[in-house]
Amino acid sequence: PHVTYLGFPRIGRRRELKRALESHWRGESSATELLDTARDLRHRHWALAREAGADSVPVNDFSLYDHVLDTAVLLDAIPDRYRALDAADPLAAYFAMARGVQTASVDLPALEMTKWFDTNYHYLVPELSTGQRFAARTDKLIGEFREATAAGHLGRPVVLGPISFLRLAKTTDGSDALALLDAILPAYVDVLTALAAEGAAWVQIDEPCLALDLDDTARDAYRHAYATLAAANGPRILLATYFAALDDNLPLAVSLPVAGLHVDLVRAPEQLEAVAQALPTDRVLSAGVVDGRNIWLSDPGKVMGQLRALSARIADDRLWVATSCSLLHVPIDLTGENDLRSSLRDWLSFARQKIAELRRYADALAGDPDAMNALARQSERVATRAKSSDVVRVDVRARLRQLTPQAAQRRSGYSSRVVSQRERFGLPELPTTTIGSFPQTQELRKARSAYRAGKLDTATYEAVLRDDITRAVRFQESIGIDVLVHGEPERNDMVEYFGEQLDGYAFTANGWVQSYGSRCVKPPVIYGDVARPEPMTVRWSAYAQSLTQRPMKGMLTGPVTMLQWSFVRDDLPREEVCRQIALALRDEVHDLEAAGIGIIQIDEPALREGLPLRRAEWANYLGWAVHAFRIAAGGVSDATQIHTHMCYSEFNDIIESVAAMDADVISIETSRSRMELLDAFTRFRYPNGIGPGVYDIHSPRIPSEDEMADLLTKALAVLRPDQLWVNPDCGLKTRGWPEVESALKAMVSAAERLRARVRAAA
Ligand code: THG
Ligand code: ZN
Repeated sequence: PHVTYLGFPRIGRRRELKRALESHWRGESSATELLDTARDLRHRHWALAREAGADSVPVNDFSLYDHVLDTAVLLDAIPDRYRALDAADPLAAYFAMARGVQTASVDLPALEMTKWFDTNYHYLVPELSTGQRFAARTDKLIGEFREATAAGHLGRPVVLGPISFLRLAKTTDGSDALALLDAILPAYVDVLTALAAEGAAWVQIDEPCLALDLDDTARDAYRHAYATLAAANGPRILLATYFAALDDNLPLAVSLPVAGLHVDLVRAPEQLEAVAQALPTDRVLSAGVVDGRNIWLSDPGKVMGQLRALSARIADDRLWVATSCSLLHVPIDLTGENDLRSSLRDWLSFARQKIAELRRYADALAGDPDAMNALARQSERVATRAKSSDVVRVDVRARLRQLTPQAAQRRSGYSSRVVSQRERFGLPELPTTTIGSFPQTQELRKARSAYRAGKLDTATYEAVLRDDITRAVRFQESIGIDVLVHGEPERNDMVEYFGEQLDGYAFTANGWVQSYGSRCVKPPVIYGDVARPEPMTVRWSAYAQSLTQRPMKGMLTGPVTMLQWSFVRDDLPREEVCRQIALALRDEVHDLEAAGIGIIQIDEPALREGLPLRRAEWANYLGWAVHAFRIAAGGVSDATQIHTHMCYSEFNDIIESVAAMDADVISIETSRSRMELLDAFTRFRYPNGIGPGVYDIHSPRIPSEDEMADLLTKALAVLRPDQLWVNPDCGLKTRGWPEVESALKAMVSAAERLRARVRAAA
């Protein structure tokens, strides 16, 4: 069988692309220098994939910022506000769409950014409207195809397909994006024609939306689109689906007139038989058997079983062995991860190792004895993981088994808790607070990296942290914030900070994964049962509380977010891992409470993104996710106030589950789509305390007091005055102190103004 993969990480093993981009954006390097680095990375990655054993390589999977933005440019779907810049300087216009530009003479806001399916990758949302024109702009696509061909690779150009592109886009006039299908198809036909003229044998058209819930209109759109594309006489089409099972869309998928179909057999192994049976005999099946979303070495027993079942029905020249999806979501290379315990290293596989795995599978299927021996050794490595004693902790398992339903239950309902809490804290109406983090100054970052490198001793580092906390406390007191935070100067990433202190978590040295543009995260690896050896935040929270009479919030990252933003073990159901984390956090909550911290915030920014792609699976997910949160929060007394925080505004669908978390107070990102969230409250009476963010921290703009007072007035139209809190819509660590000072002062004044109005009305 043919060995291939659907896409490769772009950022580079040493984050070379990040460095090149940021240097170019700072004006320190030219476009040519940036493009040279980009080309070197492409060549390096193709060569690496070929050496690892790939027969063909995807092309145009590379992007300077984001592949959805690239598709918009490929189709010339550029919003009007960037047109003039695009005519003068296409690269500058590309980055303007990605990041916005703000100078004395131009003010171009960026495109909106949102999560790519259920991953931690963010894409840029194309903006379309009725009457939108499209045209093929193939220079990047063809340029990269020529590069690959000239370097001696069998290149397979990749483009995001028309239905998925339209579904991921938004319209600025509220029209239905799918109505643009007939307008967009001629541009796709031109793309295919151009590729055929270049001699491309195959094109990979990604249609992840083909694995989502589709109505009849969307199904008709698929039939119409692919009939048109098939008639274009372009390269053979590999229709790629991933992240979910085709399920009820399988008959549709196999009916489309394409040459090949890619299916995700890691996320959805259960579809193997059905796909093999339904696939017409003239089609290629690209079997996604090695996980593109996680970092575990695959189990040869499982994968060979799948491949043997497929090869019993499908001729070898029509069977491709591939990764489940693009490798964008995993780090590049395990080589160099020398600090990992050797046993753990033996269980892992990054992008490069995954392609080598595919090669072994294909060769073993063809009867190659060396490959079969290598797989036998791989099986042994996988088996040691299942038997390892630090993967299974008897105490953790026992505690989970003994968990009672009461553990997820506060002692009393919200209406009595709120009485105890009012008595204890004596807060005014419309209390003010912030989400947790304050700006991380250059001085602080320097101190942390020096401390981590062993160049700064603990005492000096901690003195820097104490100073920072003291300054944050004095500032909040001086402007009259009601519930304070310590500002989190001791934390790098909100997941990494906790993972580093928990058993069962491990960290890589260079395991970077692109989050958006030049920004990366280094997801921790959850390899074993999770337990908390000792308190994680109590010391800093107690110190901060000791500086003030006002309540100081304790700040924790919630179990669902700790799960969602990590590489999670695949030998235990995710919900069980989540419950283990929840128990560790429950102990932390307990210790904070015992240390006199009366208000504890358990953040769950990733709750929404964990939602399964198919609606039928939502209830199950929301059930265990909410339950895990309730385990973490459930052990405290009525007078202890539990807060939570969520980002990414799209809560209308899940507002009942958000309420079921039963936090005493939730702060929620709304300032970008305020109207939408408040709509949900006319339909559903949210019972507990809630702070819809009044200040968009993602923008350097400082909101005025009037603006925030106006937003609060709107909120009061659908919320009770006794449930409304006043806060920004997210943490402030990416902002600078001067803007934060002005914005928070204005926020407190806005709250005071509304408070006076509420009192007058009472
Ligand atoms: N942590 C994790 N995942 C996240 C976020 C987070 N996913 C969603 C959202 N927040 C993504 N936002 C960001 C914002 C900034 C950065 C990464 C993701 C960032 N990263 C640094 C960089 O690329 O330079 C590296 C961070 C580091 O040095 O540790 O700035 O907050 N897990
Ligand atoms: Zn947030």
